[in-house]
Amino acid sequence: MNNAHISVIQADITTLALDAIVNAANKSLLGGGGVDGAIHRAAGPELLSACIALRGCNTGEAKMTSGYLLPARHVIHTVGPVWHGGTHGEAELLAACYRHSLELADVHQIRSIAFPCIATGVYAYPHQQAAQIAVATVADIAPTLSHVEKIIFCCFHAEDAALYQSLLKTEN
Ligand code: AR6
Repeated sequence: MNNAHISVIQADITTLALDAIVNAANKSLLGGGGVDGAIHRAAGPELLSACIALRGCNTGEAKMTSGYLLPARHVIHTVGPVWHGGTHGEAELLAACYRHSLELADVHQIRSIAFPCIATGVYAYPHQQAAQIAVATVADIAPTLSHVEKIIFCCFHAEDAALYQSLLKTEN
């Protein structure tokens, strides 16, 4: 057990040299737009071959590959819920993405990891609600992890970064 440090940055997640970055993928794991597209472009074609071998991923679950040409050593692929108004288990599924990604990272002795704002782009999850779930879930699980020391919320947009900053202040 350790006390992982949780922080927020505004950045392109594909530029981060960490043990792992998290990808907001879809169930096929075969790539797409948004952060998924950016990660596949930066990692190169070997990432797609590795993802094909994983044979998909359920919503709320997580699977890991190497980072190939990325500065990050590994990619943890998770599948967020498509927003259908909030009454279709979206909150539980989004929390499961963060929980399963961190548990998988810990099993692989990953020490540093960054998350994008899962499901808030193409999948249309409201940003404020998604950020609340992300911060609460990560803060809840962090103390139970043995190896993960550094958890970063990597926001692409300044508005998201501000949201996370204010939520982390209330959490501490
Ligand atoms: N670095 C960090 N964050 C980013 C980057 C980047 N380079 N690019 C976008 N974001 P989205 P989803 C942010 O749409 O909603 C894909 O097609 C973006 O601002 O990437 O989970 C998949 O294949 C937003 O806050 O993922 C799926 O089909 C966040 O990443 C589907 O989209 C997530 O937006 C998944 O949708």
